Amino acid sequence: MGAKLLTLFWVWLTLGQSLYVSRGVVSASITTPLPDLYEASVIELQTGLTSGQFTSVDLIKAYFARIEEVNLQGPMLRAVIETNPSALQEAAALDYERLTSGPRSALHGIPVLVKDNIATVAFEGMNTTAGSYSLLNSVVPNDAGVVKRLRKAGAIILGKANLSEWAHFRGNIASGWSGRGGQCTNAYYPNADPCGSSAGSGVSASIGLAAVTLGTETDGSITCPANQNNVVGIKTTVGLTSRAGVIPISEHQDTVGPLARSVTDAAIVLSIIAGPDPNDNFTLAQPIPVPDYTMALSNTSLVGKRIGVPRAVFLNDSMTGNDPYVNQVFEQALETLKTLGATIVDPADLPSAYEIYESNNETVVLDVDFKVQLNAWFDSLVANPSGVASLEDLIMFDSNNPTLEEPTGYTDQSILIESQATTGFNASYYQSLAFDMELGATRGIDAALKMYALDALVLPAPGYTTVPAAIAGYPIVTVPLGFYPDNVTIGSAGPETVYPAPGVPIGLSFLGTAWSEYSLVSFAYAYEQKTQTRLQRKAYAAAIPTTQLADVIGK
Ligand SMILES: *[C@@H]1O[C@H](CO)[C@@H](O)[C@H](O)[C@H]1NC(C)=O
Ligand SMILES: *[C@@H]1O[C@H](CO)[C@@H](O)[C@H](O)[C@H]1NC(C)=O
Ligand SMILES: *[C@@H]1O[C@H](CO)[C@@H](O)[C@H](O)[C@H]1NC(C)=O
Ligand SMILES: *[C@@H]1O[C@H](CO)[C@@H](O)[C@H](O)[C@H]1NC(C)=O
Ligand SMILES: *[C@@H]1O[C@H](CO)[C@@H](O)[C@H](O)[C@H]1NC(C)=O
Ligand SMILES: *[C@@H]1O[C@H](CO)[C@@H](O)[C@H](O)[C@H]1NC(C)=O
Ligand SMILES: *[C@@H]1O[C@H](CO)[C@@H](O)[C@H](O)[C@H]1NC(C)=O
Ligand SMILES: CC(=O)N[C@H]1CO[C@H](CO)[C@@H](O)[C@@H]1O
Repeated sequence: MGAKLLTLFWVWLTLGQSLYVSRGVVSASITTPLPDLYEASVIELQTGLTSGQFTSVDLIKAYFARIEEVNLQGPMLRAVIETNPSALQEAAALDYERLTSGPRSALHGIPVLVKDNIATVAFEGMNTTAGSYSLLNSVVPNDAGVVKRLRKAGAIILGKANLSEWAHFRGNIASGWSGRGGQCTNAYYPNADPCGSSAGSGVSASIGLAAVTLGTETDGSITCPANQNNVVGIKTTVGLTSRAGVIPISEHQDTVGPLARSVTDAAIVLSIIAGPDPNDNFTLAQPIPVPDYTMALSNTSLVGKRIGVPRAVFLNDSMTGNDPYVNQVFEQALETLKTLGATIVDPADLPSAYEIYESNNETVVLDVDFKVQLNAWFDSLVANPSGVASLEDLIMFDSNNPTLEEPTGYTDQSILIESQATTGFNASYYQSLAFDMELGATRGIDAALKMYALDALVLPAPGYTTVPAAIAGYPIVTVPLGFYPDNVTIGSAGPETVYPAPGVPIGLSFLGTAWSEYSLVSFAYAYEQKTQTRLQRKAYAAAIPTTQLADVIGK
């Protein structure tokens, strides 16, 4: 989609023009073929909806059929845990509203899949369980703050995405596995690790099981699945997007953000879900107004910018555990950034790099926060038929229901047990919290940005990259970087999953200070547009759903 149409589209939306005018704007596209749902962008879908080429009802039917094809049949990707039984009805209402009063936003009538730790009201027909049977049929008091914003913008919640159970805060368990959802796998190589914890969101975005998806990240859970599934992920500054109604790990690190097939789609979603929410007071600290992140989409954004490479620890394979191929493709990305006009400052080490690597402060904080906040989550429920009302109950529930929650290879509960052993907020906790900010921000990301006068940092997404941003609460934008070569040595990632593996994607991460999403999005866009990496390799044949809009229109 060209810049001109993008601009036109936004001018039209901003002015809130009538249907008559909107038809005029897109009339040229009526002869365009139906978008291929494997790759379709939000703008292409919105254009087709506006021109009457297809409806949101058609879109829901097509995405449901695509999910059916690959989720529990064929390659059995187990990316989706539930579909929304009210989605068709909601789509029909939004189609009618479009006709009578026009679209509410760029996401009007667009199907969005959300991770299963993000609450949706029970009467709509879906569970909110973080993948755990302990929350099956539980009744949440309300939609999550981000879901309220999506609905207000006219988006349709298509379903819930599988995830690493409890957002991977349970024990030493393979990424992408949950009791309810089973083992989610990557669409780029049979049984490859999807990475997590937003595994189902990443996999679903990668092959067009939804238009766009939401994930959450505490440390790596958006950027790693973005990285490993050839999609774009935005891990936001803590406090940019509301965590109200999100099954928690820690208020100091949890974030909600988009996983999408392009920086443009991710920017559209972020512009809608960001913003203050009285139910999450961390969001009251963000700068107002929320930027329109689509205004950051420029091909010249890297011209004259200084981008730092924090090599110590983060590019040392023996510390990150990365396959050497990761650094090889990363070095090529640095050359690309130079051709885009950036000055690469290399190295630009974090003064705290080795201390971050040694530090256990993050675990101290998360263990204490999780117990307090998860217990508060159970307290907040209107009902929970399993009877589980606390972390202590949860550990017993898992042990008492081994076929559901502790099948062979997925038995570990060590993190739950470690968290249960904590005794609340004491001096050690506050000291670790302060060290996290110091190591991640003051003597970490902010120190490097300041010492070398940088606009951002850049690193390969896999490895240790997520940690400084996680403990500082700072943002990361991840874009496709490359794919493991066909002769890569296949490794094991869990009882049912492999990694690395031939053709499995690798991502590039841009990191910055608090609230720097706008510039990180702009840098990621210029890189994405120059390289077009996502389009260089597709999922394996059986993992590509065949249903398209043409199969459902008028049926
Ligand atoms: C950026 O460049 C690509 C072609 O490489 C083009 O398709 C796109 O429209 C450009 N974006 C903007 C915002 O000008
Ligand atoms: C939750 O899942 C169960 C089992 O799949 C289903 O019966 C129920 O309708 C779902 N929805 C809610 C809101 O509990
Ligand atoms: C949010 O509110 C709690 C009390 O309800 C307070 O302890 C905390 O400091 C507040 N946090 C922020 C970031 O304002
Ligand atoms: C990489 O890490 C290893 C293990 O900590 C260390 O021995 C080696 O010196 C490091 N390499 C560099 C270039 O810093
Ligand atoms: C926290 O970080 C500080 C500074 O690096 C370090 O001295 C301390 O040992 C760390 N604490 C834990 C629990 O790892
Ligand atoms: C704080 O509590 C933890 C357990 O949660 C304990 O290991 C630690 O020793 C306590 N620290 C202090 C200073 O009491
Ligand atoms: C894979 O092939 C490339 C050339 O295509 C070669 O440079 C590389 O060493 C090979 N790697 C392995 C692990 O065999
Ligand atoms: C637990 C689970 O995975 N359930 C759902 C998975 O997705 C399919 C759609 O393919 C649903 O029908 C299942 O109920």
